[in-house]
Amino acid sequence: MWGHPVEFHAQISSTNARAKAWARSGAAEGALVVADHQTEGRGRFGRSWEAEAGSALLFSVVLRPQIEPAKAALIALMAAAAVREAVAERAGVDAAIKWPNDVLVGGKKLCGVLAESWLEGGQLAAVIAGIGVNVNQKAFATDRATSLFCLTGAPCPRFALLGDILTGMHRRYQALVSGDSSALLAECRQCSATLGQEVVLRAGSTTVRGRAVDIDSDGRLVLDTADGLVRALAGEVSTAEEMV
Ligand code: BT5
Repeated sequence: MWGHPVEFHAQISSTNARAKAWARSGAAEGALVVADHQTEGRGRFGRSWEAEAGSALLFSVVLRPQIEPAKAALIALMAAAAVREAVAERAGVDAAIKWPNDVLVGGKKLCGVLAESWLEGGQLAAVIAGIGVNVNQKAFATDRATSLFCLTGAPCPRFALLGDILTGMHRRYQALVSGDSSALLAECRQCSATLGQEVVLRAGSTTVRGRAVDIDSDGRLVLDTADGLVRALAGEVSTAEEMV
């Protein structure tokens, strides 16, 4: 299983930054960085991830998948799927996966995933799967975020949840690296907060409007647009509801 070796930090800048540096200096697959508090928690596109000290699950796993680089997007989906299952089983919370990296409940964000990868010799050298789950935080500055505590009124043991998530990620990962992503894709489609919605996708300076109709075998979102089918590997999706 993953988590050998493991580092626990009472406070760190970002578990992803630490895991990335560790991986660059040779950390093996499964090396895990966990923190109680991040001073520079990172989201995608230079955004920040904020969590009250001691209330969230904040961790990053070093992965060295021998898969085509084009399939790296499946790692974030795999992590989101594992979180969705873990919060259902441990806290009875029914969440959905928002492509490409969020776990939502009632449109509010419970978890975000930041997967960062790089190549060496055309192959994936490592993928850092960074996960932030709002567990016991009681209130948020925005109404777009929620926690297990806000949803259930009960505290949830963070480290038991960490074990559940790592176990679920590991199971999905084994299938993925052995070339079988069918169960993962079926799960992502079935539990998707994105599919079937009219969305606006922003990727860099490009904006695409359409109906989200599928997640393809590389984890790309397929949009049915006025100009035909468009496949997106990354970007920010907003539903009509979220744009109000
Ligand atoms: C993400 O980015 O959702 C990826 C977040 C990954 C965080 C983990 S924590 C452990 C590891 N170490 C790190 O440094 N990062 C990873 P993105 O899709 O770009 O969403 C970021 C946006 O989510 C922000 O701009 C805020 O609007 C919102 N946000 C920030 N903190 C939040 C929170 N605790 N709960 C819900 N939403 C939040």
